[in-house]
Amino acid sequence: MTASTSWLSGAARKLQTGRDVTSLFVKTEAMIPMRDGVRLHTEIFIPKKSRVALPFIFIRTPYGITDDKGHNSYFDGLIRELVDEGYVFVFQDIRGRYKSEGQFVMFRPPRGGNEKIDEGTDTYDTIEWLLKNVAHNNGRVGIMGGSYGGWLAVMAMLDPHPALKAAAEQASPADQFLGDDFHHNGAFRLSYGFEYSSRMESSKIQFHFAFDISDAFEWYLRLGALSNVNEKYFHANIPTWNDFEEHPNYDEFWRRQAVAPYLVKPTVPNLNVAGWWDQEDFYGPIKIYETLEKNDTRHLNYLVSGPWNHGGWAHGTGRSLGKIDFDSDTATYYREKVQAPWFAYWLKDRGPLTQPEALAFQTGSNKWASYEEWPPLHNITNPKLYFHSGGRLSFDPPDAGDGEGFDSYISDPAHLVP
Ligand code: PG9
Repeated sequence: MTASTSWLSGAARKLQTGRDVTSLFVKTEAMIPMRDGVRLHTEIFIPKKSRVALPFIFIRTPYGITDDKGHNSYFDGLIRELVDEGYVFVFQDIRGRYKSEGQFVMFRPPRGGNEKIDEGTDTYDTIEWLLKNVAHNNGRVGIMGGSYGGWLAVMAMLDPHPALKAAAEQASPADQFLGDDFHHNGAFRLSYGFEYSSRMESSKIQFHFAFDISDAFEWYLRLGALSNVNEKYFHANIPTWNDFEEHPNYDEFWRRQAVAPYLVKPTVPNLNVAGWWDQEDFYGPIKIYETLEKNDTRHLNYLVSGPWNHGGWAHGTGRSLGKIDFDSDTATYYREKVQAPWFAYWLKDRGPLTQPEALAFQTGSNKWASYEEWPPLHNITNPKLYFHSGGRLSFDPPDAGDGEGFDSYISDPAHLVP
């Protein structure tokens, strides 16, 4: 098994519904010109039945609009509960990916100096085009997306088009050295970095490195030194891998990619979405919320966190994770009771807005709880958890002197799990 997962990678996600809602829409494709002449491949789904002017829900992605089988899997999960409300859905391959023109740059930093374009300007130019070219729109746009798509939503908010009226940034990375995909607390994530960079930069579409043995851990052990990657496999052709090699420390390269310095204050209403067990990007949405919150004088910045792994709210019911049952369908709840009212409020004036400052799922009691601030400072206790022998955790301290106070195991890289 290989280690990297990524946002809604179609084949890996089971279809969640038998209802093919795409037949409810007229689909058109456009190559939308950007300010530098590069054209971006865009699919636009307009509801067949609507008689009123509708807002747009806009999703940008580096992973291809459709999955490996040519199916748009967003309709099976992330936006499923938005379909009946009535929106024009717009999907776009970002610059250099799939059917879009131009050059893909991993986490292209916001432009500075003489640069003409970035992901923010591409979003801006697309919105401008949509407003002029799609009939019966109500002049409002909501942007959403997860992970890389969440980061794209953050880029859209930096210098937003005036028609951008709402966002839901979901699991956006905020700092690839300190906390998100490529490093966790500065520790390089070897298998993730190897597989993701080759997957994104070997061709315009997703590429899957062909491991010659099925045990990936064994494969990485045999690989040996990091320098063997370029010597044996990549031959300096994967720019992001070269960056890993050239920037092993938290230097200017990583600082320029981190989003916090660009987030001066909230510009549009934004729902930050995080999963407690997100193995890739938990750091990001929390950091983005915290940074924007410092200057949120207009109350535009909100947080939701649930019992999910990476993207766990965007598909399925979220009733359980592995063997842990949460007593309710937490992902459906998010999509139906949080995300749908969020966009209906900002894009369709359907209110009032019931979203609290922070909504968090408490695991254990298995309840959603609302907070007026995050992290919560009032009415909370801060209990300690203690290790016990036999691999147990408890809120009770171990009894000193009864031999229970410690446990031990041998750390052996050749046999990872004791
Ligand atoms: N976590 C993935 C990712 C985002 C940004 C950079 C690299 C990887 C993703 O699921 O999109």
